Amino acid sequence: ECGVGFDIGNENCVIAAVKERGVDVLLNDESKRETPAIVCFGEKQRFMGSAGAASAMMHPRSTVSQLKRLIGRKFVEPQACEGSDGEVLVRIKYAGGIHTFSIVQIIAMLFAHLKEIMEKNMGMPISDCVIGVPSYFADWQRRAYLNAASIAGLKPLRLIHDCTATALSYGIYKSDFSNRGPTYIAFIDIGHCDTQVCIASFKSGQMKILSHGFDCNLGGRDFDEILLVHFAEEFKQRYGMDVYSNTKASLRLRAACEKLKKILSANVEAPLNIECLMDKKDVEGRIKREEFEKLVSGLLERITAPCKKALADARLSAESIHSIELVGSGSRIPAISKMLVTFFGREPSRKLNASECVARGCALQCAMLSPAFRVREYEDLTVCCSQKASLRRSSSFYLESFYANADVLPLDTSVNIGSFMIGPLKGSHGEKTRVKVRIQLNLHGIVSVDSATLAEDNAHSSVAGEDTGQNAERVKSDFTSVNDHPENDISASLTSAHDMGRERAIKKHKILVNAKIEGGITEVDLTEYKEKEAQLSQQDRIVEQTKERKNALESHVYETRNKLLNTYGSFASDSEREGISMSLQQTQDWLYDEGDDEIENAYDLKLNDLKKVSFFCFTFSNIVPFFLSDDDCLFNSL
Ligand code: ATP
Ligand code: K
Ligand code: MG
Repeated sequence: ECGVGFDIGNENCVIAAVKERGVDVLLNDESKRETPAIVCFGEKQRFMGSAGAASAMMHPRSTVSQLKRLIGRKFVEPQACEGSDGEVLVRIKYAGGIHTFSIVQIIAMLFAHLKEIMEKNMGMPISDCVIGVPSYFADWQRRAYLNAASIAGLKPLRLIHDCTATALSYGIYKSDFSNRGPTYIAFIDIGHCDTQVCIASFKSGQMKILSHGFDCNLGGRDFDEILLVHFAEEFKQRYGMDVYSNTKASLRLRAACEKLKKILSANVEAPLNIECLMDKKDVEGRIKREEFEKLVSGLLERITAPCKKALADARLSAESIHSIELVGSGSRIPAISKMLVTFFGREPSRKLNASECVARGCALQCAMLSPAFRVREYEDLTVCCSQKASLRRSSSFYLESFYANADVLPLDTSVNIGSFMIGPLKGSHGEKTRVKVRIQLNLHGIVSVDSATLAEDNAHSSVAGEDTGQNAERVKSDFTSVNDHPENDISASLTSAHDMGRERAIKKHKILVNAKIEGGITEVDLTEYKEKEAQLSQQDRIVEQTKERKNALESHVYETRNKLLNTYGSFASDSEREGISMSLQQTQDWLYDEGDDEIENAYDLKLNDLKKVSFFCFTFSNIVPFFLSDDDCLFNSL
């Protein structure tokens, strides 16, 4: 048992795991702590994470990045098309054909890659985990994440808000909160594509999320974009080149601008040099931090909006906030801190690890939710909430759920979340009977009707709400507002254990609940996606293994030839040496020709053949073992 957490960033993903001695960030195949959120489709296989980033420039038209942003968009450049239900599909040339994937499938590919890294580190298969999501994710986006996780073989115990995870990793090890009242902390996370703010209240051993604010279109990439526009304009004037007309050139310039932005965080001036950007021309430019800050002043200004909203919803003034914790790597721009000093009247603090706190919080939450794991006693007062409704009905009816705060929904999201058909009401005998339903905003922030019961004894029942006689019941509850901090009203609407006990005295009949949720994928799709993913990952594995076999054969050729020239040469007769040399040469020629692109087995067969021919060498090598070091290989002597 262990606690594993994933921070899915638009630029970087981080995996953390709770181990015996605390929380560790897991390293990827390149020994990096951050894994790029990129899926790239090569000629024969997919490249994901770091490998995806490395291949992106080679396959710009079949690379998908900023995956999280894609959930919630109806159209994606340049390879996207629209599927049924307005779902975004990504069309990609890959493995000799045109493939069409839904965004859920693409996200599943990233999840599967991260799972693989995690399992390699942990040395065992693990599916339980906690995944971070932006607080502005709507119901259907959360469902999309759960589906993607399921395709990847992951089982999220909770989709936790990024900022809630950060707050958890802040509060859980901290014991010096004042006894005189709650400590209010503002967490500001500026990532690559979004800005999220939350205000949490802490007491020793306890935390509660009070409010959220966000701008889902404000992050590091917007700063890059401004630099891109600036330099594209400059290069047009100076070199007469239109960078935008060339995909590769604009990608390279964008990457250079991001690098430039990072240099400006530590220096007052930074250069930009790109060799052979386009039309065989090298370009150079430079910019002062001061000038950059002027260019981005509009973006800086926008950061205050989600801060204002979070403060207002928490009913707190900027002065009552004890500390402002600035996280997310996008916040490393010095001008952001300066602007926040003006807004909050104090210096933001950077106590948390800006790029790892979300993943660490997710891992902690996972450990807290696994029964087998012992985490220190910590009370998170902001878990899930439910609301009960009691209605008088004589036949089947349905409940509809809506977002309470429609104006902050992602583009094209219907205000209607879905409906829940409740019935038939067996045992009501055509008469009005009391039906109790429990509507829940579960741990993932997804709305569900998790139970409906018909009470046989309804003589003393209290009826909530007017019976309109209509079958459609509009349950407009505050907590269905996913965007407007579902965690806010929790303590008020939690069902108390006392209530539950009293109800048990009455005989109850369970009523069928049939949920019909807007959008989303069907069970059939899900099964199909799982099969497709298994097939693709099998294909990737075969390609990887084949590469390994080919490498093994290639290096055997070099090594044997080397040994023949050096260490073993004197043990073989001239004709034996010639025979082996010839087989080596033939194999090498084959490798460069028809053997360049063969199946795994073909390389193994060749290797076996070679080993038979040079058997004598290996026999001798047993007699003179001290010659048998790989260091003997001097490739340059060939
Ligand atoms: P999101 O939270 O939007 O999904 P993310 O979690 O992947 O994205 P982060 O890894 O927190 O985002 O931040 C990435 C952003 O931080 C990028 O825009 C990157 O250019 C920027 N960044 C990284 N280092 C620096 C730096 N030293 N100075 C300025 N910006 C930086
Ligand atoms: K991140
Ligand atoms: Mg982030």
